[in-house]
Amino acid sequence: REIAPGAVHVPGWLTLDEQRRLVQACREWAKGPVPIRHTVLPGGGVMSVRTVCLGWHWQPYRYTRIAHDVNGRRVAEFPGWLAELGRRALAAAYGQDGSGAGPYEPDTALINFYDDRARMGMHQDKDERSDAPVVSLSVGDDCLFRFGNAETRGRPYTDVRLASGDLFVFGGPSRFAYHGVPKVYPGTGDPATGLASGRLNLTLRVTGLG
Ligand code: MD5
Ligand code: FE
Repeated sequence: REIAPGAVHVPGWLTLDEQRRLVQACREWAKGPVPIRHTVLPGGGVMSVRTVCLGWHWQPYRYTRIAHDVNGRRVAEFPGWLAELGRRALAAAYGQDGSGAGPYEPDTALINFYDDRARMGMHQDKDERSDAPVVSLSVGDDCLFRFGNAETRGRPYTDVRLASGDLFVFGGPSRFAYHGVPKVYPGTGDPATGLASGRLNLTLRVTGLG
C-alpha cells in the first residue's frame, strides 16, 4: 500500500454507496455556477480531461475564487461533508495519529472527468501554498496512474492501476512528486456507481490561501 514514503494507496476504500453519492454530487457540481470544462493552458494547449472546482478555482497556474477563464462566476463552496470524508481518508491511509499538527482542513477540490481518450501528462502540483497531503478518490473506469519522483519528470516511476473506489494519499516527501495518468481502461467501471463510462477523480487539497 505504501508506494513511496508518504504515498499510500488504499484499494477499494469507498463503499459503492459513497461512490454513488460522489457521482451524483459531481453531476450537480458539473452544471455550475462554473460548469465543467476543458482547461485551456497559457500556451494555448487544451487539457483532455474536463475539470470543475470547489472552494477555489484552479486556472493554470493559480487559485482564484472567481473563474475568470470560464464565466466570471464564483466557484461553489467546498462542502463540509467532503472535508469530513478527507479526514477519514487521511486516517485510513496514515492511521488515526498520522494527521500531523491539527485536523486536516481541505478547502478546495479539483474534480477531473476522463473520457476514453483523456490523459494527464506528468506534472507536479505546486500551486498550493501548503505542504498538507492531497487526497485522491477515483470512481468509474480503471486507469494507469504513474507515480514518479520529485526531481525529474522521467524515471524512476512506479505504475499503479487505480480502480473505482480507490483512495490515494500524497503527503510528506511524496507531496511534490511528478505524476500522471497515461491511460484509462474503457469499460472497466461498474455502472452501478451511476457512471456509465469514463473515470472521475476528485482531489482534496489545502490551498494555504485566505
Ligand atoms: C487524477 N489528478 O487521477 C490525478 C490524481 C491533478 C491530478 O494529478 O492534478 O488533478 S491526483 C494525483 C496527485 C495529486 C497531488 C500530488 C501527487 C499526486 N503526487 O505528489 O504524486 O486525475
Ligand atoms: Fe496532479
